[in-house]
Amino acid sequence: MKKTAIINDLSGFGNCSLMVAIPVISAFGIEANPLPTAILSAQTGYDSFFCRDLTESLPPYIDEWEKMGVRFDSVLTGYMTSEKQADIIADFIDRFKRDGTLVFVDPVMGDGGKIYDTYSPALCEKVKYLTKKADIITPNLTELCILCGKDFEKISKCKNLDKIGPLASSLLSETTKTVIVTGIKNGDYVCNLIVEKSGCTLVKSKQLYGSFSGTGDIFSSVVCGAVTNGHSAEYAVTLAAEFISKAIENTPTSKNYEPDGVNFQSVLEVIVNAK
Ligand code: PXL
Repeated sequence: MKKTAIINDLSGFGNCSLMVAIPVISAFGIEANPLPTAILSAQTGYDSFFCRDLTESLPPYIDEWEKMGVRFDSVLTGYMTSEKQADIIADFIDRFKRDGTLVFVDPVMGDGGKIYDTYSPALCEKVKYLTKKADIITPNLTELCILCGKDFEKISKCKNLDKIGPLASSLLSETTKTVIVTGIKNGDYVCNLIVEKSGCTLVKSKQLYGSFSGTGDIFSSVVCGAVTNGHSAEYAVTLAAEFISKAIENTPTSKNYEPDGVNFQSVLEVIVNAK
C-alpha cells in the first residue's frame, strides 16, 4: 500500500487540515500517516478556540518513524504554527525524501488578500523556504503574491489572467516542477492554473455561492492523492474541482463565510470512483 505522511494540525471543527486530509487520502486507497502539528478545538476562523501547539513533540515522534524505517510515497504539508515547526518540517523532508517520494507543500498563509493573523512575516519566510523543497506547490492567489513579493490588489484586479502565469513560473525550479494556483476568481468562474515548464493549463469551474473553511486543504489532499497514484496534475486538479463543487452543493449555507467548512463526507465516492 502506498503511504503519505500528512503534516498538519487536527482541528475538531472546521472540516479542514487532518480532518479532511486523512479521509481524502484514504479514499484514494493510500495509507494516510498523520504527523499532528497542533490540536485545536476548532480552526482559527471561529470566534473562540483552544490551541495546543505540538512543536516540542515533533522531534521524538519523527525519530520513532525514522527508527521504524518507514518510507513514504508522498509527503503533504499544510498549516503550521511556528517558525520552529517550519524548520522541523523542512528537516523532515530532508530525512524522508527518497527517490520517488513526491513532496507537496500547500503554502497556507492567507486568503482573500489577507495574511492569517497567526502568520508573522518571519513564518511566511519559512514557508517560502519550504516551498523550495517541494515537487508540487498549491498556493492560492494571496499566497502566490506573498511568495513572489507582489501586491494582491494589483494582481487580482487584472481581468485577464496573463500576469499570474509568469509569476507562478518564477517559482519553478529543478525541484519544483508544478505550481498550481488555486481559486482564482474570474467573472462567473473560479479557475485553477497549472504551471509547468512545458506551459500553463487552466481548469475552470462555475463559481458557487460562499467562501468555506478547509476547501484549500481538500484541494491539496486531492491533488496529492491523485498524483501519488500516478495521475497527471491536470487530472488531479479537475477531480479536486469536481469534488469541491459537489461538496459545496451538499452544504446548505446562507453565510458569506462558512467556518464549519463543506460537507465533503457525503461525496467521497467521487474520489473512490476516480482514484
Ligand atoms: O484550512 C487552513 C487552516 C488549517 N488549520 C487551521 C486553520 C486554517 C485556516 O484558517 O485555522 C487551524
